[in-house]
Amino acid sequence: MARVLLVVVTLAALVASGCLNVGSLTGASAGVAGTSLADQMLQHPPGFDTVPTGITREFDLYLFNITMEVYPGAKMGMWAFSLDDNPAHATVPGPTLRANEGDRVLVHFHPEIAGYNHTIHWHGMDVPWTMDGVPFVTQKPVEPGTTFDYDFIAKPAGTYWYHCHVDAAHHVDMGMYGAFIVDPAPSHPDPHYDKEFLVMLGAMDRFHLEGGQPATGNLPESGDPNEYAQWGERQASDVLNRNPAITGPETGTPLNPQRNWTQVTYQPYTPVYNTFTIDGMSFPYTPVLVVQNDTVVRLRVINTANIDMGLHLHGHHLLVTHRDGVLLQSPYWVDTLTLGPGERYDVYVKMDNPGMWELHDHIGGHDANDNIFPGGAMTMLCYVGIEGCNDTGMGGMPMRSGDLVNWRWNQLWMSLP
Ligand SMILES: [Cu+2]
Repeated sequence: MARVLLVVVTLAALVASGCLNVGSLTGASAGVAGTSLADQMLQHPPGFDTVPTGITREFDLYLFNITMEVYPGAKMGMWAFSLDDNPAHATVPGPTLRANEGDRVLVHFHPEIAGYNHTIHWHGMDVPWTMDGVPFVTQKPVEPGTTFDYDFIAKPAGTYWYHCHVDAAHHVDMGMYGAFIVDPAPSHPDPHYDKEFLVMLGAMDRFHLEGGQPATGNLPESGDPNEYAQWGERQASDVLNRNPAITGPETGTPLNPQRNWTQVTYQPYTPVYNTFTIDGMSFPYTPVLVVQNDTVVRLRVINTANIDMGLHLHGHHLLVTHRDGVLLQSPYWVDTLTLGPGERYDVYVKMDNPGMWELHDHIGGHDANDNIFPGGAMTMLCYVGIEGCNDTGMGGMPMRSGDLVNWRWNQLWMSLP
């Protein structure tokens, strides 16, 4: 109601002030708001009516080296976020952060990986520019052992994600990403759903993360020996590009205005994407989506990869309700989604076709582990009541897709004449 009123009031004000743009033949409309739908939308962009709630959500976000077995035999050295200072709690994707629209969000970022600097970028959210996490533009990169506080109001409502913005493609591939969900204010709730799932799509270079060698359990601490070896050299050249004449070391040394970027360019990063993931894992380790018949399920799909990723659900239609966090004025039906890097789609699905259904990336090769099928960004959606499909419940580890498929494989084998 508040939004409708505001539009009416705004239009009335435009008429009263004589600012209505009558036709375009006269030109000279620059700077004057017209009456097209686009004009109206531009006056009311996402989050324009967010009201601060007065509530603060505070998080500590640590960063550690971990080794993850992404699919059988594929142990990768990764950089993982944790909500506490225990590396055993660090995960890829990082913990899901959640707030209500209008909450103040305070994130204390503590990177703990020697040799690398990082930032956190809040992709798609309306944060003050000094909180945007772009190294050398909005802040100094955060050095290991130090803390940087991100402080902003959660808005607009929607499905977002956070990721490192230092050498971003590289550091995100190393695992530095997680979801950020902003729930809408009660004045404009989302369409009803009974259960939601986060579906975070990712792509990695297995051999990059294994240092070019088969997994041995003796991975370099960083997971990346090439970059590690060049870190000292890079730091040295960075120092050379600061101007010590401007200020002393105690007060910091601003960058030389004539900084030679080629001297501090990061190690060339040319990944060969051969590992495709859902929630950090490849089939058969991907988590299964367990659903109840006659319910509405919401999938929050986020493409964290540096390449296009897709999603196809068998046996159902997907109603696309939100794109990049924003509720669409005209939701539409699909059965296959393609997401560019960084994009998010929210889809609602009516669960009305009980069974065991494949949910997978339809792009060629994304259903394989280093080109060996089956694998990659593939999992199952199954209904409670189908034998072999069970939900471990709140707080439990989700069942893995391979367990379900193994059960089904045995069942089919036993039924052979
Ligand atoms: Cu980083």
